[in-house]
Amino acid sequence: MVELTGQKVLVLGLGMTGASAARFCAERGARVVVADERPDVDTSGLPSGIEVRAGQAFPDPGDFDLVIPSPGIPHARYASKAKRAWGDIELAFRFLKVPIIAVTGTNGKSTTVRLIEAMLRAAGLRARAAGNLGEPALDLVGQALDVAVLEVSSFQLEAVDAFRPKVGVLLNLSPDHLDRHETMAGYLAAKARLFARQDENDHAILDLRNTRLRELASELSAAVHAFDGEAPVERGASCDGSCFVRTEAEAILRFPLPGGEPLPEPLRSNALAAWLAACLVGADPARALGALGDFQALPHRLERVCTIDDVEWIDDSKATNPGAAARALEGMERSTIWIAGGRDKGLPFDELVGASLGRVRRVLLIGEAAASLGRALSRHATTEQLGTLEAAVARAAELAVPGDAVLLAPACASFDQFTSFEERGDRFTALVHALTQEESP
Ligand code: UMA
Repeated sequence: MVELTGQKVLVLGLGMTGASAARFCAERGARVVVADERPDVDTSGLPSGIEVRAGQAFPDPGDFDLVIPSPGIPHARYASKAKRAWGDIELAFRFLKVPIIAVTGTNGKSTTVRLIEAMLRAAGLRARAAGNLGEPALDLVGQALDVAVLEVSSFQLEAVDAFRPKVGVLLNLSPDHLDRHETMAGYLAAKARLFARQDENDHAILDLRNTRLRELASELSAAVHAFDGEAPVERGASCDGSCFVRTEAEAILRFPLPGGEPLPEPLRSNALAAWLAACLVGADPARALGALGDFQALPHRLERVCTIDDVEWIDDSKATNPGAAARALEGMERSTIWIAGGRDKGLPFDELVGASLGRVRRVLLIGEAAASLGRALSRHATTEQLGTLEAAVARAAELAVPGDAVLLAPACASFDQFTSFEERGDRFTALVHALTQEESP
């Protein structure tokens, strides 16, 4: 806990995080200034008494007792001058009185966090998820909870200090956000802050098949647990057909999945990590697994839009980096027409060639990255430049034959043609539904 009364607090950025942090500190008696470089900020949700400085340079962080940066503000912009800089995750940690499960990774964070929340609830624990998935972490403070479940991004982890989750989960690591972190080492260093304050009473869950994460695991103070959807693990969670298996010390315990059907990847890996995390804070393993029976995949994540004339249309607009698109392609069971492209984040496209192209019979390229993706892929697959999502969907409808799938998995950000990955996915869904209407007499 920290005393905010009378403290001079500077909140940088007035988006979702900044608004929540400003409200939180003002309600606790702090003198709050919120600064945003954009002139047209929305101040409607702020209580009176908060000073807003919009459309101008940030004030000197050194003039304040505490600086609370929004995740979108790079560390270098405040860290050297601020007396104390804590992001909303750090602040939430200092005020929450319950164990925290925190999840990070390049892909699958939101799904895993929602799975943990559902599993804990299925086991009778009061749990709520928040953080990078779009509900500010500070909203959890003061709620009647047994466990807080936080999705934390590498941006948010740049601004933690004493943050110490009871269970930290690092799902996977592949190139992303290198415009901010510059190198993979920098990106991993930010992610690794999740575990920095843990001790031997805490738990770290990582994908130990990844060399970088295995190296990191060997340096951690917390008890390390693995998860693996393919092979047994020494300590942690694995999968054996339609059972999840928990391996701990000498004990190997098997639990049947609801419905008795094996889970497809990447849901299987996410569910294993989630289940392990839930068990480590005391959830009954069998009851926790019950949550998988009615778990709904989140929108725009390998979401099946519909099947038209035995052509399956799949929206994976959330695949905003090459690693996520590669996982989607590897999971395809049908011959696939793949729609890719968007804003180039300057990430290597290496992961997209090789095994992941096995079922791809045509690549339809859109957006700013179409040319660079075309150069990377054209020796390995047949590519076509379409420009827009509208043109790509129309072309996919021409090319597809019964038994095919059409997959939107852009491997790129959406911001060249859309405001968000959600808008891009919604547009895709609308275009696909319009095809059914064109078909009907
Ligand atoms: N701003 C400046 N100067 C800057 C940068 C930003 O003044 O140099 C201002 C902007 O004008 C804007 C405000 O800061 O008004 C926005 O702050 P922000 O970008 O941190 O956005 P928030 O609305 O606070 O949302 C953040 C996360 N955004 C980012 O990490 C970029 C949201 O994750 C998160 O859901 C939210 O906090 C709640 O925790 C989004 C995201 O894209 C979804 N995350 C990345 C990802 O998942 O890959 C990390």
